Amino acid sequence: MSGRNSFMIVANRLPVDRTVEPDGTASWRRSPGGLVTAIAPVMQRRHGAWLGWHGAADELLEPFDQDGMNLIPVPLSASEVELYYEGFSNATLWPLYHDVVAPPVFDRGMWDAYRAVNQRFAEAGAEAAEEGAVVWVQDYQLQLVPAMLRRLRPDLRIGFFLHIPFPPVELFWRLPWRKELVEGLLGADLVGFQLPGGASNFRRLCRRLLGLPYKGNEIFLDDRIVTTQAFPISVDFGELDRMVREPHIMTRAKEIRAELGDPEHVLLGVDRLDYTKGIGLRLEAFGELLKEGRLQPNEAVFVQIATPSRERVEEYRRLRDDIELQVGRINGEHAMLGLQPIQYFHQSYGREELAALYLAADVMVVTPLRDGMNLVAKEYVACHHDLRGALVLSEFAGAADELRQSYLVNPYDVEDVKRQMMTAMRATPHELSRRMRTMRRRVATYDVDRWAGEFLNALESPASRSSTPHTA
Ligand code: ADQ
Repeated sequence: MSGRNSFMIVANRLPVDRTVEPDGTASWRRSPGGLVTAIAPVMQRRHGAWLGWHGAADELLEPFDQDGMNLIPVPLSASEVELYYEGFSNATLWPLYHDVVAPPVFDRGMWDAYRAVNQRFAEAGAEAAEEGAVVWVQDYQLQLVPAMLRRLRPDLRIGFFLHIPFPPVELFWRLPWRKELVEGLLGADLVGFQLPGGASNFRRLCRRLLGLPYKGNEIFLDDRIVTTQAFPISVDFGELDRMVREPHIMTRAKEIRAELGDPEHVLLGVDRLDYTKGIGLRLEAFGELLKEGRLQPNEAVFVQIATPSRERVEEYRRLRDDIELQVGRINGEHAMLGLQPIQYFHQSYGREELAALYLAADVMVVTPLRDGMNLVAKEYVACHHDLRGALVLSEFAGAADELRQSYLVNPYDVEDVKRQMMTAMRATPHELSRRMRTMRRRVATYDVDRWAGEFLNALESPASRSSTPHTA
């Protein structure tokens, strides 16, 4: 039986958050974030549906409409949240795909839950899609869905996009369920990655693991072709650019600097509190610059904003303690009365406050040990129409491929991070504007609309619909 939707997104989470008013009435609010903004217009044009978990365990909800989108909640039990989401997704796949910067957990119970939940998503998708519909599956939590969905509904056009890096063969090889996962992804017609390197890792893996031939971007299965391609995700440049030109945001940016004591340099870090983001190492670098006297405590303030994230996963709890200890130690050694060199916030912020912070910062410090793309780096660039501001960026962030005019660093080399932070702080306005102008041109051209548009074009183009068997 087929449903009524011709275009569908399948993602771990629905693009809405539930808010409860003081009087107890609940309502849904669209979650902030690029993916929703990019996809919402397409959804509205095509009467699309979005399938995903609504965020509360052990609760069954009927489909509902919000902002012209048909939302179809997929339920998860409390134990599935623990085993499928916190477990296999975030304690196994997340560290494995990020260069094993933390040890991945290999647990059969977690795998079973991952498979069962993926099957549920596939069944819900199969039921909701109309004949020949286009279905776009998102991210590492749902890598088995493409094949499961194709088995149920061979008529569908299925795309998959991975938001995190796809690891080299040698790392992926460790996974006890490596074959099932790869076969899961191969159920898609188009598998998208952030970078060409991820796509080529995947193709090589398919050849080595399954003996599948490939040529260029195409992997040849017995009866069809799977296209693999890079689509670097981006931000809504126009929206951010407009926002920071608003007088109240400009005023707020000035206020922020004043509240920080009007230091000569404001450095900023904005991340989910995640061990891949390299928060500790950048604070270490800043602390050493103070210790060595290369920076005076009244000269620079480092604002680190760390959004609470995955707090029930052990590794994340430990990270929070470590960072807070480190902030305390550095501030303890270098603070003066009324002056803390590191301002640390374990909080989430609204889009406008975040934009004002970006605008207020002289140096944005983005030092992940590995990151699929890193939208924060691009958001910072989009917020600097004044052409002021420097970006210190890890070579291990996907964004480094495009933002070549940033101050690139190897985050494993503290001396390099220190050197580039100092170079960024000492750069002339002319040098900064030269770099910022080029980076802005790139982000303005390749914005999030273009990302979604290019992916969907590739998914629906006649060329990628060919299914001629081929031997390479
Ligand atoms: P994330 O790992 O979450 O995304 P990132 O790309 O930086 O990393 O996106 C974070 C988003 O959260 C940004 O839009 C940022 O503005 C917002 N944010 C961060 N801290 C915040 C705070 N305190 N308050 C409010 N908002 C905050 C994953 C991958 C990335 C990839 C994206 C998109 O890990 O590599 O770029 O998906 O594909």
